[in-house]
Amino acid sequence: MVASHSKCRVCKGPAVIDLPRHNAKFCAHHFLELCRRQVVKAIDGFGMLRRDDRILVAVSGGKDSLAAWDLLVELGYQADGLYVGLGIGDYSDVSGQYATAFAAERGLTLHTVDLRQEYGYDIPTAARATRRVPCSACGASKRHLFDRAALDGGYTVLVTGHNLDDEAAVLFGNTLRWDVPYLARQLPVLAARHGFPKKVKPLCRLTERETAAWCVVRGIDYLVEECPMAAGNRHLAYKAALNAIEEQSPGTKASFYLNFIERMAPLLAGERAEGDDLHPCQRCGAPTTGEICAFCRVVEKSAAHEPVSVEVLLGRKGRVA
Ligand code: Q46
Ligand code: ZN
Ligand code: ZN
Repeated sequence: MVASHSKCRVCKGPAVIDLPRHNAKFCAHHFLELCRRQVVKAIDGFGMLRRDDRILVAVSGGKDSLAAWDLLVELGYQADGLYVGLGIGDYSDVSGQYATAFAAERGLTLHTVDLRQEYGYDIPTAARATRRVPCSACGASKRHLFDRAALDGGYTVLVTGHNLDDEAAVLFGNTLRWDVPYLARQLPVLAARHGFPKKVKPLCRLTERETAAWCVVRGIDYLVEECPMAAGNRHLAYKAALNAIEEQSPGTKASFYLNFIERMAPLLAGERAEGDDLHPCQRCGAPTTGEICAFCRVVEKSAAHEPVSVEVLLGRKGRVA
């Protein structure tokens, strides 16, 4: 990742990574230390976790969720994982294998839920049946199943692997639209409320490149390929735009997001809906603003639809038709 003669800022040993936003290069040991420090700073600074928390990590088999799980266990937290089989062809099969291998090698507990086996549908079919972009049905399914598993399993907090790039991209999108309700809720910690578990994002101070490097240095195998359904996703365009700015001006991404959290989010506190209009879904009991929750609507439409493969859904263009 860096020229061989580069030296670590801390110990002057051979550097393995150059981090322009810190204006420094680091050896493997001090890079890992920097990552731990950033995660501890996020956990303590935002009041994310207590030592006696029972943590459930939403695991996808990609670098971020495996890095999050690894970091928490390394820092001494008690954390189990949950993997949801989304039925997105080879991508899901392989990502499930990475998640399972990670847990098995470390003796960690990984719960799994398979959409097709347990709910009679998969994400390509749901996308076709609901006539929406795949990420819409996928997001609703994952949110519901992770929330439910956390509550049913007696976990006190749900951890997701969202990194600084993810959070900055979402913030960029919300800002471009001046979507005040979303901006008001874009926090790295959401308290438990009205049938939702507490949710936290301990990697929110680490970039995508840093979580990938964490996995490489720690010898964690993860699925490198992106989900085939992400192509054309606005989120990716926002990330690319922010990366172009970051290239010119290192540190911009971190200051955009972290200064928002520190300076702007408190001003939006009054805009935060407290969920008073939520009531139990008539089918599953999960909190919802309508009669039937988004998940149950996806299940109902998709389970009645004949299965659609990811190849058929994406067509020859490799993008959602
Ligand atoms: S898995 Fe699902 Fe992502 Fe694929 S369909 Fe979209 S939301 S891109 S994290
Ligand atoms: Zn060093
Ligand atoms: Zn429901």
